[in-house]
Amino acid sequence: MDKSFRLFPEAASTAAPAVDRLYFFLLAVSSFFTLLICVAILYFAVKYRRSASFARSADYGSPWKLEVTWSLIPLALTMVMFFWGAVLYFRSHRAPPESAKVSVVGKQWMWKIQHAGGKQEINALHLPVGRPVQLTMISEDVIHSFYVPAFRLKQDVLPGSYTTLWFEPTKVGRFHLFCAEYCGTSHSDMIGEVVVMDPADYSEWLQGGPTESPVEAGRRLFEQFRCGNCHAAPVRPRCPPLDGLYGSQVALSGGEMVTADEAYLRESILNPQAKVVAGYQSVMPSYEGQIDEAGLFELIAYVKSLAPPEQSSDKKQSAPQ
Ligand code: HEC
Ligand SMILES: [Cu+2]
Repeated sequence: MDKSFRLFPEAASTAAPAVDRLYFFLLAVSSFFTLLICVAILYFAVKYRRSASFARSADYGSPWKLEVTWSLIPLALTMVMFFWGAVLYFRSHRAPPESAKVSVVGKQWMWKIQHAGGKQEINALHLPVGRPVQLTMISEDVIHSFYVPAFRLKQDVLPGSYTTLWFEPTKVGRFHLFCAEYCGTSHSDMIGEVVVMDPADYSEWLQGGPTESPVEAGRRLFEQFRCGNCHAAPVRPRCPPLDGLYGSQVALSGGEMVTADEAYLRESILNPQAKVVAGYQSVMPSYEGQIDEAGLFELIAYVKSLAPPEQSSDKKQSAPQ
């Protein structure tokens, strides 16, 4: 990569310049006050040295104006930092709806990546430039953290729950990918690269290799684990149909409502007892330990692809990603 000395990593995502501006603002404020304090220390050390003559017993009363000033200025500055940071934080957590979806499984010590079309890679993520991407990530073991300095983004990858991260690469090139959470002996080998390509090169890259889509792989798992014995509608009326489930509101036996998102689907498969659908008995077995995280992504992709019953002839269209 670039051998020349640089203080800053390249800025290669739409988020990067905005994060840098906030960073420079923080740096400027801290430098200004650090300097101010140093200069004041030196100045007063000389001015009030032991041999200097001045009234040492002066009583200044209560200088309330001074108190108010030095409370309000820092308050204003920290509020600017807070709201500025909060705006960037929210922006970095709300992916544009048209984002390409990529799933990421972190494990000791590698990154396993699968694209929506089915293409898989390890320790590398190929992307087209200028298109937003959303990663849905989970860990197979301990906490990892997905960190791309050139994008100014970092997100912890947790065991047992999904986290997401989105970005839009703005430059063609190869960028470092690090695990930024100490995760055991070979943590330092848990590195890779994000390869941002021209859209034409990218579609060429997509061509090669096997591509069973996650939805198809998920359908295989659905058959393999005989989910259909219960969930394929006519067989057992005591089980809820899964068509159109994704994104809908589900009433639970406890009376609450939950949105059927990826996390809910994952929990329904691994720990069906945790949230039982209203009107059903909790007879579904747990699949904990039988399906790995990559398989769960596929199974969930399949459940997501099941269109609502009314328009089930249209299945293709509601396929996710
Ligand atoms: C023995 C029958 C049975 C099998 C086998 C079974 N389920 Fe279920 N499933 C149920 C029942 C009953 C419920 C509703 C009660 C509950 O929420 O636990 C349910 C609930 C669910 C839900 C939540 C549905 C909703 O409306 O919110 C999902 C998702 C789900 N199952 C997926 C699967 C998948 C995927 C498999 C295969 C890996 C599977 N199930 C295997 C019986 C089964
Ligand atoms: Cu790690």
